[in-house]
Amino acid sequence: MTELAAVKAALRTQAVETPSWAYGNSGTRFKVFAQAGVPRDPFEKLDDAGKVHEFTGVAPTVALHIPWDRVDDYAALSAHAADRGVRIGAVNSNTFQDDDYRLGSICHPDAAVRRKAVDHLLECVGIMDATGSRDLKLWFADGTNYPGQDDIRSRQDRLAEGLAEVYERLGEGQRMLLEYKLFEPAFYTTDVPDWGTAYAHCLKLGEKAKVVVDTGHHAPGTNIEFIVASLLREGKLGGFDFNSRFYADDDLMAGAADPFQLFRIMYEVVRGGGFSSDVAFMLDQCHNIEGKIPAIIRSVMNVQEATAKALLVDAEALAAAQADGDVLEANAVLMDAYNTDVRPLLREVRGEMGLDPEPMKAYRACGWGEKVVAERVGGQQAGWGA
Ligand code: AOS
Ligand code: ZN
Ligand code: ZN
Repeated sequence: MTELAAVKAALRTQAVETPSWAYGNSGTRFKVFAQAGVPRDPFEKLDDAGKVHEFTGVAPTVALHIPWDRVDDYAALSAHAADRGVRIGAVNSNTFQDDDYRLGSICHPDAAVRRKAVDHLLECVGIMDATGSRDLKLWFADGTNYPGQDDIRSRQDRLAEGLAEVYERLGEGQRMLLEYKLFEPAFYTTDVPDWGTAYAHCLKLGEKAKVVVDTGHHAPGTNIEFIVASLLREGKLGGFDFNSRFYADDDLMAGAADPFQLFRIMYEVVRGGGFSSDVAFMLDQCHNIEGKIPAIIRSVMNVQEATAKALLVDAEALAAAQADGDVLEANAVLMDAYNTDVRPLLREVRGEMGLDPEPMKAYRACGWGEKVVAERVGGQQAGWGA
């Protein structure tokens, strides 16, 4: 297979998981700008996700968030997903909204609250059984706001104990993906603040536990690709929550703030063999001021472009330049790939997949945005960017 053919083949097999919550109204703690026609239930979220996959061809799975996507019949939800050409992906737990979780959930000083949190995680694993999901995605808002509020070590012990119980529950082929976040909503300590903490817990838990790198969860200037390379090298990179940030966990469209960083991350994924293995490429973003479906399509396209550039890196020339200590040549090899306009290549790949080469234009022309507004809100005008 020629190199270009291999790149195209890889781009055809790429899968970017879209988050159910990105289709619904969400925003910042200051304001949620509600948009007309957003899904009213998880079934309609899958309808919209089906459109993203229909036009991009590389978004076949949809992450759920429990309880936001709790339904009576998960088999029916899975069947509905299949009707829309998609499948249910990761199940995201939520131990950050209940009043009981004011001082934390799985790390809470009160055993009864910890029990409630672990029971919720066990419920999520039960849902995975029903939907056939592989991944349980865990992000804990747990932490403290003031020195002395709670004991840092004891919170780690509680975390380890709760995770171990859930880990034991995992079935055949199921995984636990532990996501870290530097801060927010806790501001003094976060109980899983960085990749080292997440990695240490996953190492202790076992093979099925891996780390999720959310690209918005680091201090400014963090070399995220170094973390990716290190976790891949240890076989502990479970996946990504892709989004963009300018300042903090901004949850903007993936690739919109720093496409060069996204390219460097994807290069380390390709270099580390993560592209063909079990690394989950998930989006985790919210669309407060822009149309949701088009923003998700744009995000998928941005991930594709970064991936295509990473796949075009001349690995042989780069290795040779690195071995020679030829700093400028090695940098030039990487920059050549980054500076390649891969949109024609992606248009070709989409054409070969039987898709419109321009998914964004095709989506906007299909009238789905207008249709769902008419159906879901009865005649209101379609919102901006529908
Ligand atoms: C929170 O900041 C984390 O990124 C979570 O992955 C996610 O945003 C939250 O669980 C909502 O899905
Ligand atoms: Zn995330
Ligand atoms: Zn986040």
